[in-house]
Amino acid sequence: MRIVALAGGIGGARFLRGLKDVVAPGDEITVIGNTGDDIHLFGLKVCPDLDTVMYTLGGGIHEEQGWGRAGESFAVKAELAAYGVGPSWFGLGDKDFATHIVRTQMLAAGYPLSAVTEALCHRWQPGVRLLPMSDDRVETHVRITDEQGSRAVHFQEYWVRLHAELPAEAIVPVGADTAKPGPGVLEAIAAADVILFPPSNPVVSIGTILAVPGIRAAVAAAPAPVVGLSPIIGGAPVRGMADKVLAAVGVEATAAAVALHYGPELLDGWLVDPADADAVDRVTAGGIACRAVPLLMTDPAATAAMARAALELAEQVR
Ligand code: GDP
Ligand code: FO1
Ligand code: CA
Repeated sequence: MRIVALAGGIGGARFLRGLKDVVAPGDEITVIGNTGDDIHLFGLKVCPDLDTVMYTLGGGIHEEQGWGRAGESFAVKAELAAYGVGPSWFGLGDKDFATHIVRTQMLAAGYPLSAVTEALCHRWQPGVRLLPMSDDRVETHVRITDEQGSRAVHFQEYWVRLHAELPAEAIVPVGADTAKPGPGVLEAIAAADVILFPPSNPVVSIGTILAVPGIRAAVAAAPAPVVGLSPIIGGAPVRGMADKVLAAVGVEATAAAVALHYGPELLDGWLVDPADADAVDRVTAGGIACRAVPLLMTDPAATAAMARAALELAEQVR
């Protein structure tokens, strides 16, 4: 079976670990990764969501934090700060720096991001085919109003420096309108037996992937059933700022509203947590098959059960 998943960072990566636990030997998982979180810092290209998937599935992730490497040290960051070179608000560890150095060196040598990602994965062996959504530069920006007036900041600045405390007035995936899907992306979607939307951020992770021209249409046209899992439980994100970025696109932060935001053109099935059992009728009425199953990725067994439920729903709606 060929499974394709669109994924952001932590929510996507943790779900994929559960998915890997339940697929049969010989099944192939292709992950289309969000690159809208990417940022250039200290002359280096940083790809947080691709790295989170690669480190999580490859056994290098800082488990509690959910991003970055386990057992990090921060000597380079401290040395940069001693030179007065910032930004100081973004925490790049020494081990993580090596990844960004290799990536930037290969990009400078002319390799596309897809080839670089494949090379980095050669070390980490994530057990999935990890495809950047695009080889072209896309960077999500967030419009805010602060004492400097109305302006756009990079998504990482909004989230990491400003802690998503100000309302997000608009989300702009800069560059997405002219980006092309990465090599193999459209082909994987068209050839999939199942397409999954993990419980990733619907706006700045999956929404950004779908904003690359051609990807949304490919998912809508794919013969495979498309099943998603709600990142919203009990009217709030499990972690992160999905409520803030959903507000920016006029969608309430509920499990039902997120499903209807994707819509029946994209989704055939949707899983909500039992805490949102009242969403089932609303989503079903919207033309999307819906079931309530526990959706907290508290441990590997619970996460595997979620993946199994998603694959079962895909069979039912096929
Ligand atoms: P990010 O790029 O690191 O923000 O990760 P993703 O976009 O892949 O996933 C972020 C989303 O994962 C957030 O909106 C969270 O609410 C959701 N999430 C995190 N942990 C869980 C969980 O245990 N269960 C569910 N259902 N969603 C989760
Ligand atoms: N998140 C933070 O909250 N603070 C950080 O300093 C930080 C650094 C960082 C470095 C590399 C990386 O791959 C991820 C990093 N993250 C950090 C996570 C990242 O900002 C976000 O969680 C995701 O981009 C949101 O999807
Ligand atoms: Ca992300």
